[in-house]
Amino acid sequence: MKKTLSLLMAAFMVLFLAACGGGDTDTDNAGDTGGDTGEAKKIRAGIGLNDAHPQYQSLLKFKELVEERTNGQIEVETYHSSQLGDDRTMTEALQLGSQEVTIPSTAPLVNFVPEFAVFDFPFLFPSEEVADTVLDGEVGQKFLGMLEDQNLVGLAYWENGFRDVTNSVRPIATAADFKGLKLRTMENQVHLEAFQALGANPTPMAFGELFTAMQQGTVDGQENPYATINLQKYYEVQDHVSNTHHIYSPFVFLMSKSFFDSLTEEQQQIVKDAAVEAGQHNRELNRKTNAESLEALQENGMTFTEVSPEAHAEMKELVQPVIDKYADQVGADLVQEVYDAIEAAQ
Ligand code: TK8
Repeated sequence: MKKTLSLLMAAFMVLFLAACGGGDTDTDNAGDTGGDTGEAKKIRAGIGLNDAHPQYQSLLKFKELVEERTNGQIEVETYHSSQLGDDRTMTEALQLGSQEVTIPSTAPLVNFVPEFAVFDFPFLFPSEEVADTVLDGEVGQKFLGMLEDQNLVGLAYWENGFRDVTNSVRPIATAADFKGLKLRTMENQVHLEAFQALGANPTPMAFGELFTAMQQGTVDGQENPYATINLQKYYEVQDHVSNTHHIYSPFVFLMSKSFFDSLTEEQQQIVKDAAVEAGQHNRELNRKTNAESLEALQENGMTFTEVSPEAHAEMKELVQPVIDKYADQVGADLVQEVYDAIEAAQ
């Protein structure tokens, strides 16, 4: 009897000590002052695109730079293909401290900082080079500063790229061809209303649900840069692609502010420099991949339709009322600052 009792007591003590031992809970990093335990800090970095995409290849570059420069004091775990959720969910996870890095397009960020809507104004940036200059300059950095109130730190701009429309119904050469098309958009009111103004029937949807929605015919089409269309194998469920080039999408390299604040000054500089340097690598690789992807899409069976300058001009005219409406939301002065920066960069 006594032996059983002592065995039970021993088992209880083991369980009790294990419970107090903590293990790798989500809050391990939150508020971690780092350094005292000598344990490596962990960055859980998640994105929606798959592991073939330049965004993920550039995230691996970030991982390499951070782990090397901190001598392993910070470890980076990378997750692709929406494994940790969609852009909005992952951004919320950064706010809660259960994830440390994600890199969404600016469009879903409008749900956290409405001013980012300016980057969804159709036909805003005339080229990638102008976008780089504006985003990396004073105006772009001002927008990153607005994230801090949301417990987010914007470390750098990466590149998603110029967005182009695909669909499984008809070739799109002019605005009239959008009529009635069920197009998936990112969860962003400007995108939604711009495609309504073009005559389409848009549906906001998380990126991770898109392929199945096209496969099942829930939506007729979507819009993304050529590299995404090809690397996510949308050619398997889409017949037509056009060079609408209607919006240039930046990515924002986001870090949880509570995690960033838990780093030493030296570690903060290392993660910021790594996000910027991996971002330069991202822009180069993304442009190269986008340039090669239209031909790949046609080789994979898609029909390409050219949108003429006249058709582009008509699309710009049709979406202008949407831009005017959301310029008020962003703030006329801030919108003018962006326009002036674009003018100066040309
Ligand atoms: C991936 C998305 C994607 C974006 C979209 O997480 O949602 O269509 O263009 O790149 O951020």
